[in-house]
Amino acid sequence: MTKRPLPPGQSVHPHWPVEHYGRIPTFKAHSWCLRVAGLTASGRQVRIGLEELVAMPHVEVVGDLHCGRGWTVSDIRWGGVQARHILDLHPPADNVTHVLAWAEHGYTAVLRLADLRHPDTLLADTLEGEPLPPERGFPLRLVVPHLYGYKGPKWLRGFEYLAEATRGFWEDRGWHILADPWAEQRYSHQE
Ligand SMILES: Nc1nc2c(c(=O)[nH]1)N[C@H]1C(S)=C(S)[C@@H](COP(=O)(O)O)O[C@H]1N2
Ligand SMILES: [Mo]
Repeated sequence: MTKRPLPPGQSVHPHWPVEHYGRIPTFKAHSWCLRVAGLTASGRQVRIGLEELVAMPHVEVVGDLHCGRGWTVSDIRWGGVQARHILDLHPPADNVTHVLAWAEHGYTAVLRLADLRHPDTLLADTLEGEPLPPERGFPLRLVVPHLYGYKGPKWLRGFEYLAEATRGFWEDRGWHILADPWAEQRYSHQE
C-alpha cells in the first residue's frame, strides 16, 4: 500500500515493469564516464569517472515512480549522489535555465535547473541497498521522483547545461516538457 496519495489518473502497478526504448546497453568499464558539458561556469567540460562518483557523499531517497502512461510503483529506495552536488562541484553559467540529461543510445530528457536542485533528485547507483540491476540503469540512473518517469534516464551518461528549453526523447514524441504528475502534465498539447 502506498503511504503517499496517488497523483491524478495514476494507478498502482501490481508488479514493477521494466520499460524503456531500445536495448539494455552493455556497460564498458574502461570507457564509462559522466560528462558535464554545455554552458558550465568555467567554460570547460568535465568527465567524472565511476570511482570518483562512488566516492562522493551518498544519500538515500524513498520515492515513487510515476510512469506517464498511468502506472505508479510506490516506495522505491534509491541510493546515490544528489544531482545538486554535481551542480555545486561543476556549476552552470549564470544564464543556464535547463539541463539536458542524456543516456546511452541517445536517450535524453530535459529538466529545469530547479528540478535538478530538488533534494530528492539523485544520480542513483543503488536500489534497495544493492547495486542497480542492468535493466534498472546500471551503473547510473537519474531519479526524479517529483516528475513522471520519462524524466529519469536509465544508463545516464551526462548533463548538458542550456540557456533555454529544448525537447528530449519523449518530449519530442508528444509528451509534456514539464511532466509534473500532480498537475497531470502528460502530453505536449497541454503545454
Ligand atoms: N535510457 C532510458 N531511460 C528511461 C526510459 C527509456 O526509454 N530509456 N524510459 C523512462 C520511462 S518512460 C519510465 S516510466 C522509466 C521506467 O523505469 P523502469 O524500467 O525501472 O520501470 O524509465 C525511464 N527511463
Ligand atoms: Mo514511462
